[in-house]
Formats: sequence, structure tokens, C-alpha cells
Amino acid sequence: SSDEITEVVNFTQANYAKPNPEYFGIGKGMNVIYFHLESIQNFVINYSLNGEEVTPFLNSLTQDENTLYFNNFFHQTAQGKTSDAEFMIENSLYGLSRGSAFTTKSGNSYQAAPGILGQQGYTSAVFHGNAGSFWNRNEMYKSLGYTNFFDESYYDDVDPEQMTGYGIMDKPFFQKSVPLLNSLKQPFYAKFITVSNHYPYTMNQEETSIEPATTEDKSVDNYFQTARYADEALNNFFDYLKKTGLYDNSIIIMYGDHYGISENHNTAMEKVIGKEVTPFESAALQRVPLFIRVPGQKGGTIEEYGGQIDLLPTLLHLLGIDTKKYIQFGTDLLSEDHNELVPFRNGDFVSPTISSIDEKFYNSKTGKVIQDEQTIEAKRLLDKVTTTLSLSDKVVNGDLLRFYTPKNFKPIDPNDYFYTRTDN
Ligand code: GP9
Ligand code: MN
Repeated sequence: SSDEITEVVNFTQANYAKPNPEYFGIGKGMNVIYFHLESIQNFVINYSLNGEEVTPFLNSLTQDENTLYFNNFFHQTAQGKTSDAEFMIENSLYGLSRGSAFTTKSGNSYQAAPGILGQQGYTSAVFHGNAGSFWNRNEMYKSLGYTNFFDESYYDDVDPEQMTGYGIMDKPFFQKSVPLLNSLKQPFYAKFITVSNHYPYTMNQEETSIEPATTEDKSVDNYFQTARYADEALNNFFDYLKKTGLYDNSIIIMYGDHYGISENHNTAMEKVIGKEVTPFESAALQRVPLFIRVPGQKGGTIEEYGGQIDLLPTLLHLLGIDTKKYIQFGTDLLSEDHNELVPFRNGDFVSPTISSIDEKFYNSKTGKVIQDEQTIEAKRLLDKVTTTLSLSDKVVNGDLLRFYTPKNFKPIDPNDYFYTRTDN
């Protein structure tokens, strides 16, 4: 209703973080390439297993002169896993506390990245080596305004040995994505969703290039092998991007979508990280890597706390598009006003000072349960988290964006989009 939308608009307007002039528009007109890194957690970055780097390529990007690496960036997904990550990244709205908004809310109105950029002359495409119906993507993407969705049916002659339970292995996936990528008119907004590093992390041993770990927990041990493979596949694709020049006119964003190792594997994880996995440590493990590369941008490590909800406003500001008029629940990670309170979907939160985990408040620096005098601030933060999540839920459950059209935004019509392959 109009009362509800007013409440939401008041909240998101008050929450808005204005662009940082140092970054605003530095990627104006460039292509955007997202790499959705399946199950890559931050602990694996710069981790060494038996003296060997697991992800040498991603590690090298932490030192790249044009890349920002965020080491306090968290996934905020719930049961919708991959689809929750996508939902947040495209909309800066939270996924649902149960189920997947991709599955149940694909009929809603959205003011999503592909739609916003489409109205600025961008083509958009998702590349994914799995069936288009998985997570209801082939419906949801229409509501987000994607012009192209290259699902598994667009990939020819894939060796059956290169297929996993979730689609094509990353190396052939990227190789076979080249002609599809070349078919896009620039500038484009493209997202590659990888799958090799997916639970249970099994792969053909002949293709591995690192020994498994030795915790005696199979999925944890093998995780290192599939993470290495994913890292190599990405490295190869970057070589291709460099060769074609796309590297020099594209913003590249890479993020881990959610944890790969669940709490069921804490015993093995203790061996991996060399400390007890307490509830506080478990929350810390929800860090996923985030890399943002903009040609010409000064690189470095950013310690700012943030989450997937923050990516859309961050990207739009890099492209020189102010987000003020949009209903978004995250804030630009590069803004001076960025909000470092990171809600998790279960109502817990982390921030640089205080974290709330399983109904206990912690000092984020020491990991110790905090004392009485600080709980006033902790409760204020918890209150903010509860409000944020419940207002986002109102938008999604009530399909409220249909009552609010930002100035100069043309509502997305899902009927404008078709993804079925027609050339064979
Ligand atoms: C499936 C892939 C995996 O197409 O994106 O989804 P997940 O199981 O990680 O949610
Ligand atoms: Mn996933």
C-alpha cells in the first residue's frame, strides 16, 4: 500500500550514502563483468596448504594495482544460496528468511541492475552452464530486465566428462562463453556464474593441481582442489579478456556467493584455520572475498565492513549513476557515509565494533562477550537490523516496487525478454 511504500522510502532515503567524488563515475560507460565465485570463502585467500597457495590467481589480485580487495566483506544469503546472492546483487534487496525469492517472487516488479543499465544503453547477459530453470532463473531474469540468458542449452559439444551435477566445469564453461560474449553489443553488463567449486567438491583427479587437505573430512579436503581449479579457470579467462582489450574497458567484480563449508564441518575447519570454531568464529567465517577492478583505479586492500547488499549502489556510483531515487537497502562501500553494519538474514549482525551472534553481543575486535555499558549501542544496532530486514521483506512480500517508480525509470516488462535458443 502507499503507507508502506512511504515508510520504506523514508527509511532508504535516510540510509542513502552519497557517492565519494574520488570514485563517482570513474567507470562511466565501461562494460561490467561480474564473476559469481561459487562457494569461495575468504579464508582460502592467501591461505597456504602445505606451503602452497590454493588460489594463486585470486591472491595476485589482492596486489593488483587497479584492484580493490575487500577483506571484511560478508555473504548475507540464507536458504536461497546462490539465488539469494544474485537477488541482493541485482536489487540491493534482502533475500527471504525462508525459501528463495527467485523461486517465489519472480512475478514482482524490480528496479534491478540490468533494467537500470538497460535504460542507459547497456546490453545485459547471464552466462551459466546449468539448466535455465534452476532457481527459476529463466523467469526471474525477465523481471530483472536481462536481455540475454545463456544457459546450458547455448553451450555446444561439451564433453560429458566435463559436466557436474550443477553444470559445465569452469574451464570449458569460460572457453565456450567466448563466442557468446563476443555476440554482445557494448557496453554490456555480464554475469558469469561458475559451478565447479560446489559441494561436495569432487572432481576428476587427473585435472587437479593441488593435493587435497588432510583433515579426514572429504568435502573440506577436496574443497581446496576445486577452489584451485576455479582459480585456474578464472586466470585463463582473464588472459582472454586481456588479449581482447575487454580488460581495459570493463569494471570487473568478483564475489564469493556464500559459505562452502557449513557448520557441520567445524571439526575439520578447526584444523584448517588453526583455532576453535566458536559462534563468533563461525560468523567470521562468513567472510567472502570481494574484488573490484576498475581500469585506472588505484588498488589496495579495503578493511571497510560490508555485504552483498552493498554491491549495487557501489557499482552504480562507479558508473556515475546516483542511487538516491532508488529503493536500495545497501550503501556504496566506497562512500564516506557507507554503513558498516552488516545484517545477516537470521537477524544476527557484524560490524567493526559490535557483533550480534545467536543472541549474544560480542566485541568484534576481541571476540569477547561485551559488558553491560556497551549493550545500549548493541541494542540500537540490533534494532536497526530488525527494521532493515523487515522493511526489505515488506517490499519483497508485498511487491511494493510496483507502487513506486523512480523518476525517469521505465518499469521493466518481463514480456520483452526471450531466452530460448533459436539458432539450432
Ligand atoms: C546452480 C548453481 C548452484 O545452477 O548456481 O546453486 P547453489 O546450490 O549454490 O545455490
Ligand atoms: Mn552457490
